[in-house]
Amino acid sequence: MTTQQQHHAELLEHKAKLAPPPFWSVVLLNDDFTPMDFVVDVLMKFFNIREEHATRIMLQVHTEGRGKCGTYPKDIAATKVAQVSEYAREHQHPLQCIMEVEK
Ligand code: TYC
Repeated sequence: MTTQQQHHAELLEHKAKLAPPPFWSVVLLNDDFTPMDFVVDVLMKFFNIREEHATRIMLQVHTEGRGKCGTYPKDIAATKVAQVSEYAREHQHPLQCIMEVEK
């Protein structure tokens, strides 16, 4: 290894220590067609949220256009997005679920 490569490796190691892996938010987006009850069910089923809170999140998405369902490590967030997307598709609803890195 050259001195420069060594220096680069040390910088990467230092950065890894300073910055823990980022968390990711899973976010639901509003649309005009998915039934409100279906969205509440999704929040209860895939995010383990009780009905009252799920209803509040659903209404926030409905009025503000988007709402956070939860925050997870990247692979867990990606699994939630895939599960919700598949479930919505199976029920022929256009519900969109995305993930965003936490700032
Ligand atoms: N806007 C939808 C309706 O009026 C309800 C809805 C809420 C859809 C949240 C998607 O992520 C969503 N039926």
